[in-house]
Amino acid sequence: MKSKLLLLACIFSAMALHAQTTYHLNWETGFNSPESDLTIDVGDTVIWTWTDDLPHTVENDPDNSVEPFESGFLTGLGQTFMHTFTVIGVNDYICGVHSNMYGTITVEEGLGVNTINASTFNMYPNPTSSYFKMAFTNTLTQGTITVYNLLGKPVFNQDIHANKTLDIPVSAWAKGMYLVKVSSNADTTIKRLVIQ
Ligand SMILES: [Cu+2]
Repeated sequence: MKSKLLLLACIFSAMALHAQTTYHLNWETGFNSPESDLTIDVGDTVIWTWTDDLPHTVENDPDNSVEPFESGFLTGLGQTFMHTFTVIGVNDYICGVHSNMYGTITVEEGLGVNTINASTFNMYPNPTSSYFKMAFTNTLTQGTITVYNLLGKPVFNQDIHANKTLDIPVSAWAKGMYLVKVSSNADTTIKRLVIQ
């Protein structure tokens, strides 16, 4: 147990040096909570990508947000708007064109836990309640995935291979934050997973 806690302490301090994550959200007519909701850490960036051909905005709801952001009108598939959140608190946001487009970005102080090497794997959806998918890039030939709870206890362990997608069921796991660690030949990547 002691060595596991020590490992976790090392992970936390290593991560503090890389404390920024970029999140991606689709943005199209009818897109709203919970698909449009995220809980992120201060300093994290959200990129919205227009996934239909209609004009939309991303803008904070001035009555229910702690910091301003506003894309202006953008029209067309693939348009993007990016915002880096710097204030702790809750931000409701809307599309200024469509009343059925809205969401909430919750910004937390965070634990300084983030991606070391974002290129190794993608993990989604996150937050999740039923399962999450891990898609490994072709730079990863083989390795091991281990998921730790915040007490440093491994709750999942499996060998992985390149170009493979893994579905991991989590509905039996306690709600909260986990660390997903992928160790491959050369490096270790850790991402934060939230079960809600
Ligand atoms: Cu819209």
